[in-house]
Amino acid sequence: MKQFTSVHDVPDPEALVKEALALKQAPRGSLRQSGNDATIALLFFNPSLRTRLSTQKAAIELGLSVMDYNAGQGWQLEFEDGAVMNMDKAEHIREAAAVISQYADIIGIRTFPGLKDREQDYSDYILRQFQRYARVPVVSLESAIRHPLQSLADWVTIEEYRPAHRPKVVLSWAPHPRALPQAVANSFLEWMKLADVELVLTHPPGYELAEEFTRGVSVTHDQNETFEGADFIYAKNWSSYQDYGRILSQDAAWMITPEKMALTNNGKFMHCLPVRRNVVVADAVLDGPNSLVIEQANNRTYAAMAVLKSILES
Ligand code: AN0
Ligand code: CP
Repeated sequence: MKQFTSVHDVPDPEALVKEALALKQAPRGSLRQSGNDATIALLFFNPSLRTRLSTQKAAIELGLSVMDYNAGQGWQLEFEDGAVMNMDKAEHIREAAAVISQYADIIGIRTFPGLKDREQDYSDYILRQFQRYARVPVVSLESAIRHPLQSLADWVTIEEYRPAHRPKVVLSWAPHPRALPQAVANSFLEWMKLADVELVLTHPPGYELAEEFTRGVSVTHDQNETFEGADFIYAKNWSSYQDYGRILSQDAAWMITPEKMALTNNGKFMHCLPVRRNVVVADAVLDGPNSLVIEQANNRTYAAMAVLKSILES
């Protein structure tokens, strides 16, 4: 694998899921030679707990050296080609990406969308400019429109808890007080479409996701109906794609409650975290026996290991 910015970079996504599951079984410390003295630089333009630590953990387990940089607090970068840099931007992406490529063999980048300019966000502008000017493989640590490391870990988790029948997997919008990206939801759909599951999307009117991600996915506005017979409920908030970046509803009726989970087929609850308790999901669901959120976060390490190992091997 040459890079990891979406599922489209992965030659065989299902094989990568299996590889992550196998890596989870590997004795600790047994893969420390895989890194071959390579170095990974992790650049964060935005906050992170899981991605930051699980990717570091994965790198450590593979024997990679890690450099971690709060890019949001570094020199302000200019991404526009041909810019006259007489304002606040101190350094151009052309130099920054070329320089970091001399220090690191792989570059990971977290960059959230601005949620103002849809066209720019959906061109994945910052990630793509990094890729354009970097001379080493780039790994998305969540970009403006996708979070592939999360989706890979989600698929791994669904495989671990897969029932004997073909599972029904529901991605449900849930309320949140802040305007959040569509990245986790977009990516989840993109990956789950390739898995052997029945995939259903439910959200209030106005929260339709971009067609490139929802094509072929069944969508309804009736949350309760979709929960019937579901094996996995994946909750996530996102702001509007149509009315770009806006919060159209904070309807508490969409919160995931024990009453709603009771409609499912003893369904498991999933969320990428961080989660707002009693806004997105009720305590009783999150703390209940069917909540997979902690194991999901654990699987981030094995997902990252599978991705880094595959890049190192090519
Ligand atoms: C981010 C998001 O929704 O994309 C990160 C999730 C992994 N969530 C928040 O900012 C709360
Ligand atoms: N799920 C996830 O990516 O969490 P962080 O934002 O903490 O990295």
